[in-house]
Amino acid sequence: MTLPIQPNRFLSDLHSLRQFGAAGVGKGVQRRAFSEADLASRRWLMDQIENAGLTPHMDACGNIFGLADGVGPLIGSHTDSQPEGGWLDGALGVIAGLEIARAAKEAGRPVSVVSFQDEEGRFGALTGSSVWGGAMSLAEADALTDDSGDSFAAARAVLGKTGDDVDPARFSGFLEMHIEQGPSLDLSGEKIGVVTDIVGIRDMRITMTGQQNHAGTTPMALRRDAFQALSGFNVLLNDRLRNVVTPQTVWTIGHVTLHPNASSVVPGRVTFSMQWRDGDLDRLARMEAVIRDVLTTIAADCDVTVEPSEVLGIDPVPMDPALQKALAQAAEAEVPGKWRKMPSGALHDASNVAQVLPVAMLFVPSIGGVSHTFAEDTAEADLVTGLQVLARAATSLL
Ligand code: HGY
Ligand code: MN
Ligand code: MN
Repeated sequence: MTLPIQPNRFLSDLHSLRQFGAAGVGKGVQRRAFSEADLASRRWLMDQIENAGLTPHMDACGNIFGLADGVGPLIGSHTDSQPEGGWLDGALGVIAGLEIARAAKEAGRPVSVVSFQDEEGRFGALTGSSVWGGAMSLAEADALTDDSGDSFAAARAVLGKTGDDVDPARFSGFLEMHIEQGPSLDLSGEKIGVVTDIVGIRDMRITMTGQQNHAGTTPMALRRDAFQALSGFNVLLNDRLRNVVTPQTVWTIGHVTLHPNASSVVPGRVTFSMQWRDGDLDRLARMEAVIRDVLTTIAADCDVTVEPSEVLGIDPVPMDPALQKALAQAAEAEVPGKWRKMPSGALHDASNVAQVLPVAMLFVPSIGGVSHTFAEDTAEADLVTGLQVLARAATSLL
């Protein structure tokens, strides 16, 4: 049996979704969780789900499901974006899920679709699927705040009345198609990546407090400069991590708030994000120990106080072997010899869904290997190839 998927309808829906929060040059989007653009896109998606003959359902987090009658595969991802994102990160997996669920409905078969909320972590780490997968309670999620201090609870209040949690028992497994967001497939010319496992992630916010002072009259030796403390932390951390990490390990200080952020003032306070990722649970723990040790050293050397937040995290997750096999067989059928098995350095909702369902993922190439930027893009022919592989795999699971 092959499902009557319509690639042109799929591409048209992708371009329609791109209009919500369209920004920058090319196909960039700004669709932060619970932003106006995000809420408008969720209303649009609920309409598409209804028009497809599926039952639209939004839960308390703002996760949106298109529910089929009967137990079958769940296919999806997320539609929220980074502050500057691309048109495909997450959106590809949701619209591919919509197209396959719609075609399955036309063929009288049960496939459901989902768009998880706040995968891009405005409030934390993959918030919507963390709650749905049980890694976090709704109350814990509600207490999370974004970089400006707004809480998840306050943000989701705009949703008004929402539905109950959807029972994972409605689904036989979860498939997520995603852009690779890295260079491997683009460089090799292969068309599909069948994901073997997803790395783990740790996130914390750290505040260092020294003494705000006059930039002209405060001698260097007497300063308690928060920026110098962060700068010293970064240099010492890079040095100390060398004995712990591998070439695949990554760590990032991506968000920095300097106070009062004025050119004639010695900064008295800095708050920054500290994120690290690796496929090995033990190495993630050893990296945390190094981070805490370097913080203690810097506090003494720079005479600042340091306040690390609680650590948010998602552990490394292997993909389900049977679902991986279905994707690999579908890839070999559609693009023989032009696919590979590979790990994911990016986090995905599949990491959380794996706590309640068997999951697997497939990648399509990212042009130039870039993502989390307006410039993110993939050739439309490659998007359609991914859809065809995903549909073939989903059909084999029906
Ligand atoms: O950061 C990530 O890996 C995901 O794109 N949120
Ligand atoms: Mn994503
Ligand atoms: Mn992303």
